[in-house]
Amino acid sequence: MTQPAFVSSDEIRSMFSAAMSAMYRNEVPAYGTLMELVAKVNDETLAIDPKLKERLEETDSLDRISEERHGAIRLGTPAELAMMRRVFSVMGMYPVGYYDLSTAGVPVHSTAFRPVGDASLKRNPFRVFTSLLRLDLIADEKLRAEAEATLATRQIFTAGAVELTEKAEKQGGLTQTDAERFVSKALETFRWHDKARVSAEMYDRLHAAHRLIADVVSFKGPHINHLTPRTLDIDLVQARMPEYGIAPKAVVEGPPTRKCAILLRQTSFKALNEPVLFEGEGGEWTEGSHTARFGEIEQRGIALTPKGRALYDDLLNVSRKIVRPAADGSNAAEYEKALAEAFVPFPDTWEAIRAEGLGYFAYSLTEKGRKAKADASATLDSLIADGLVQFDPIVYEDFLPVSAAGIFQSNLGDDATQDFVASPNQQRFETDLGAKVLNEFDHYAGIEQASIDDCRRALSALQA
Ligand code: OOG
Ligand code: NI
Repeated sequence: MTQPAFVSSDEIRSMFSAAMSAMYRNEVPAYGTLMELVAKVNDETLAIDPKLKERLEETDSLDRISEERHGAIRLGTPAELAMMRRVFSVMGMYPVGYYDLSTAGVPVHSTAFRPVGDASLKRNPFRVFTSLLRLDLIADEKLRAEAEATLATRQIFTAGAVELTEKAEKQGGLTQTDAERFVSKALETFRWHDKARVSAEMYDRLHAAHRLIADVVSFKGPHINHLTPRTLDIDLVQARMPEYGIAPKAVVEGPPTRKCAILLRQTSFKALNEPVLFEGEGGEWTEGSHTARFGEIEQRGIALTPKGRALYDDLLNVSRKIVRPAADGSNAAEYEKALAEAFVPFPDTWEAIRAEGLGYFAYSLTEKGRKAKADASATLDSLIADGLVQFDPIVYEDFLPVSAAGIFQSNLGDDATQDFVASPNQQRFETDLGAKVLNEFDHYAGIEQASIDDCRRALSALQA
């Protein structure tokens, strides 16, 4: 008997990302508006920069951009995190990186589930920033116990999603019919529910401890809290948001505006105040409200090596010692100026970034290189100098903890800043996850090395 063919995990991820986008567009119409604005700005940017368009086409990255987005969820228990890892794994998404946000006054630690490997990233780079609530950081023991008890009785996955995840694990994949069912069943976990699972009184106490605790504990599931399209010009989108009736947060997080984009720049619009229903003791429903869901856009630049990343972290620190962005935006211009000045030492040409070993690049043969009988054992630098090999920046696929903290903060409200003792606990996170998180640098280095090996192989073949 022949085995039925399985759909690739890349295909399941693409289906899921499209389904999630359609659902969120329905739930939060401003997300649809933002998508339109981003698409328009991306078209304009490509029209005035044919060189960029050509490089994106040549590196097989143009198609992915309009499809590209990330989302974020916040989970309540280790069991939820462990199951989420298995669900994402069916879609070819694996935990990369560990982010400790306790230092920024947010009681969570996080990872990003995303595809790894060049081919999968090119097919569809959909990622989900996934946080786990840290009740251990909540001082009030009684409240902590109540929150734990509430979380213990919820089931955020549908029976169908669990069953199909197990089936995929056992069989090593899913058929087209099962994959479609899996997508629709798994999507349910991310849906918004306006009926709270706790009373209004408990919601208020959770909220008083930290808004984020109320967001995680009060609801039936970890509603997707934002979905972020990728733009090629974030400054232009930020400037045009008001024309589209959207009020952006005061400053763009991440590096300043540059010719050669590095890492990640992000901006968002504030969370909506949405109606919620709370059940009273007599079974009657009373109306309240909750702010959780917001919109965000991002511009992605080159992935930095550990050396480049250390320089980025240093320069960001320097600028923040001069001016810290105020939540109300009152010092936005000063902040931007300090940031731009602090980043002067970071080279702003691809040649210099490469020469100083600050970023990861994908290498390929030029037109000339494809025809030449070059010495395949020549150094990379000489092959480049001879115009036989060219290099393109490898896109940063991950997140930045300081930026993530800024995004969390701007959506928790200006009064939400709280101090927790910094307490990264990657080991605990990995125990809860049931796996180790992958190291982002290893993956970029691997993609870079594979591109160099490909060039050498092609040159040797030409020589033969
Ligand atoms: C996640 C915030 C982090 C980003 O893009 O840095 C994030 C959250 O609010 O749950 O999504
Ligand atoms: Ni985000």
